[in-house]
Amino acid sequence: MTGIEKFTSPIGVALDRFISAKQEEFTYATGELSQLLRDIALASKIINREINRAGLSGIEGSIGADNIQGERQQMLDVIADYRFTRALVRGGQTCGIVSEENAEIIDTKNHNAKYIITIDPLDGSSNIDVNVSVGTIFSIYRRKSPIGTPPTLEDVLQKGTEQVAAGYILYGSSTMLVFTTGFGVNGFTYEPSLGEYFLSHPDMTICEDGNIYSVNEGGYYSFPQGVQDYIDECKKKKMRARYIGSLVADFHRNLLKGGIYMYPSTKEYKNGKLRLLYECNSLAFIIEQAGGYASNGEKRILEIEPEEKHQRTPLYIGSKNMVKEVLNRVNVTSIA
Ligand code: AHM
Ligand code: MG
Repeated sequence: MTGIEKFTSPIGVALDRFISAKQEEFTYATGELSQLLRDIALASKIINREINRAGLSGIEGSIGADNIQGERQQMLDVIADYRFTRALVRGGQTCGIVSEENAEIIDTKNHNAKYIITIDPLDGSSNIDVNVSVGTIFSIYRRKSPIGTPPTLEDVLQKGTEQVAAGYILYGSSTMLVFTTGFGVNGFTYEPSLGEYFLSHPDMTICEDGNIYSVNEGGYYSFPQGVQDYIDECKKKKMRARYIGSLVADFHRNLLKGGIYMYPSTKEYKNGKLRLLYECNSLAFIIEQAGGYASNGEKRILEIEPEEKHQRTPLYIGSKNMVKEVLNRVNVTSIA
């Protein structure tokens, strides 16, 4: 493309237009889910701004206290949690929020809203000080409790198969919003000068046989034997080892290039480190929609019956045949 063509070619479909067009695909659509996705996108733009100038505005680093998971809370964790909560409360489409940063369900007081959301407002935030990509991960469910009442635990403890939508925002070298409503996966790139997301990755799929394995190998000797064996096999096959230590960034790369991400149970984290409701289920819904697979080593992530809001689970996620291979080695139910 040369000369004037470069400046007159279409930029792409804007997120807003995409959402409105897709809304017609839902027979019972009333626009509430569309509005909810817009609220998330809006909050993400504010977070994106804060992250981009974190080094200048002095908001990198820890607040000097732990969150309810017993993990050091970063200033940007608190800011991201505040921004998303505010956008969702004001947006009016969710009756409740489960956030990594809050022990209890947040009652938005929008008791007439039919959706509930689970969210990790800023995943991988310990990477901010060193300018590495971080992300937001979310899932949306239809509430179980009657409209007009406060949100309940029953609304939150739903299996991943019940998700209406799930997505993530990757604050990376460019910022992207990737989501599914159960009709494939689409990725949007943020254009900061226009303040809008544009469709850049339509119908995303992951190849069945990838060549990247992502795992914190520092924990090798505390992994189950089958996982150690699988890692050894990856090395023998000279696969590429890639681990950023920022789940959304590792997941996104593997989605685009083909690979597996693993966070097994370890001696320190008996049930793995990652959270089922706002990390694993969301990404599992996306990966399955993209043609991949996600398991906890024993069963499909999406079929785990949650027992607790902040429960953890081991995670094996990515290219179908790679996940299959590791499951064969951990000696449990394989993929059909
Ligand atoms: P966080 O939710 O407290 O940020 O922790 C989750 C992060 C993931 O982004 C990342 O994949 C993982 O923890 C890294 O853990 P480790 O340092 O044990 O490899
Ligand atoms: Mg997290």
